[in-house]
Amino acid sequence: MIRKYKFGRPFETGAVTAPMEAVQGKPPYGEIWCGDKVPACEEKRPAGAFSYRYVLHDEDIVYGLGEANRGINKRGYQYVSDCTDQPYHTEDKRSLYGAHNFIVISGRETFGLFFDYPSRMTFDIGYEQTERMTVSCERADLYLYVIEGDSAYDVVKQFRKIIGRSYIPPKFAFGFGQSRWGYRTKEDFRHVADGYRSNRIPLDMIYMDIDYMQDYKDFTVNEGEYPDFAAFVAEMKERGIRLIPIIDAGVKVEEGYPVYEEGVRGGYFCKREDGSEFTAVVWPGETHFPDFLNEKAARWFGDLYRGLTDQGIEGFWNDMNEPAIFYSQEGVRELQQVISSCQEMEHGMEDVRRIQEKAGSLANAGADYKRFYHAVNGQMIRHDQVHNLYGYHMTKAAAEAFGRIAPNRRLLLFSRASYIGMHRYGGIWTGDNHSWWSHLLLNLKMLPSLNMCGFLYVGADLGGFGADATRELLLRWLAFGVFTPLMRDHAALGTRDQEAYRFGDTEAFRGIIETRYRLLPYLYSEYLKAAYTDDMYCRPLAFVYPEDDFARGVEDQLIIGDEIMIAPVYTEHAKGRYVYLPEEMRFVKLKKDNYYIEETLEPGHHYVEVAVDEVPLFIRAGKCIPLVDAAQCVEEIDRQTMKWIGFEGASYERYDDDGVHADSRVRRTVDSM
Ligand code: MIG
Repeated sequence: MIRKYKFGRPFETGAVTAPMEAVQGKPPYGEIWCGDKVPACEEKRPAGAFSYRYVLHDEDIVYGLGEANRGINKRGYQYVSDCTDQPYHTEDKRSLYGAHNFIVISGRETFGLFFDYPSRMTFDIGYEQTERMTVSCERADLYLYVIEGDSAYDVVKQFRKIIGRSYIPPKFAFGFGQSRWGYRTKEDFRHVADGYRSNRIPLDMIYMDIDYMQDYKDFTVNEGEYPDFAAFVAEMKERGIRLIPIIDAGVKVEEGYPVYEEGVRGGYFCKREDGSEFTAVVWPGETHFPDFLNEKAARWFGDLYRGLTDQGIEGFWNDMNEPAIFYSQEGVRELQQVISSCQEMEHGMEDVRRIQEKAGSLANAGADYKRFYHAVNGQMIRHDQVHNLYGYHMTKAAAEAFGRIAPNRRLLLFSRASYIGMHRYGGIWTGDNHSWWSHLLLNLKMLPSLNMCGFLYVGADLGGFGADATRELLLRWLAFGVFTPLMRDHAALGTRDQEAYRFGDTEAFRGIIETRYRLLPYLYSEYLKAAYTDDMYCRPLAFVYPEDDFARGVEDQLIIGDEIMIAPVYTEHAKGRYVYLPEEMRFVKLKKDNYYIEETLEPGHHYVEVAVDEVPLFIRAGKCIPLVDAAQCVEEIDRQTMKWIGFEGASYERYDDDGVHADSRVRRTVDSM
């Protein structure tokens, strides 16, 4: 049962696709305060802020918030939905790149809340006061959806039904991909391809970061290096490897650059109040921001992807679309004013601090987001009021264009910034994490929350983006990454080389990445099921064993699909780990050369040993999964080699399709052990 409430004049975000009428009256749970503390003010337009309050009970767990920091249970902290280019995901951070305002309260009362509001919103979930949850924002212009259900899982499934089907990428995107900020030349890419192929480590994609472009100009390639880009794309494809270029949100200001000139001519860039194009500095230098919320501008920008698809490109990653801003001229001018007002240094350290503070807040400044506007249906809307929709609409623009450019073909597409609704158009990678053990665990905890909000094709930079990875960290992280739909190793400029063949003996890496391909028929099948039935691809244990009190608190194990549980090793030097089994399971360890060992374990707590070259998984009681022989890329997987592991007599319904066409019919086959 879902009810929709309307407050003030909400912006239509397109997050919810199901047609629904707003109802009158007060939501059944919690209390609402609008403006000058008048509860239940559905009808009149309130002057001020909005807040929703709910008293949490001891046993309540709060799920959701998608790409947010900290645990699967969001209780005990404060989170702010405000898409931010935040490259330090330390525990204290409240905002990351996504804004996913869906939560589920599960305990004495069980219900879900979706706050469809495109600007900054704060979720205090028992942080200021342990027993109080407050969701608040500056303007009382929003839709609130209240979802009642039998369980948290049931609430999630109902929510997923109203936000529309999740994006399904082409099948090759379930292979393994290598990325690094710094690959520039053809030789750089060939070297990576050689590194993988010569060590027989499977690989399907190499990602092109900003250095493939000419001066960081979108939809260009470095002309000196790639005189015949299409031929280079074809050369890689011959080897079973797709090149996946990055596209940044900002467009370089440069006379003679067609994208810039067309954009100005068409009026497609975001403007200041006085009608001039807003300029800020990002990678290309002075940059304009396409107005993705404007239909004509979105269509124009989306169609530009054709320049690359015409040369054989089949996938993209959209970056810097919060949008990230290094600084604006206005910001610099203000900094100069601060500096000159401190010229005499009358206040000593206080002046130094003022200068430091202003200089330190030049990037991604709230003030800059108030300096430009979107033209939506003839209305000028200040960016900060719809800030959280920018990356979503960039990705939507691309996906809709793909429908025109390559009708009925699935292209790979994922984004850094997002809002619920974007899950229909593309996936997400979770941005600039670090080569820290804690980020392996954070990666695991984010996944089910993202699934709750519709994002199924998701993954983190395996091995960590910032800082130097160690061999052991990368191996353990890859062993977990085997189960994430987007499986990509990516690293920042200036960090240690992090490709799987860079750490001496490559056999362990080969074994782990091979496992991804051996499990691919299962993982792909479970992904298709989740997408087509608006379900979760991976769930917290609490969703599968709601009656099991211990399982309700487990935050370092997940259920993948319906058949398996995973419990990755995420601590350094560990020989294995403790794991909780809510039921009898078959413990399986997969190793290189299509080898595996299995053992049945009773329900309860166990210590399991897992070597760094093994991928552990647990098959649930009475279930089985398909396993194929390893291959060098997805296209080479031989389904004739399929066998079954798990429990005697179990059967499995496998989904598959051609992996290429949008309207490809799903084939279902049932096999038993
Ligand atoms: O300011 O394109 O999150 O994956 O390698 C950094 C360079 C810009 C941020 C992305 C990261 C990418 C990097 N980008």
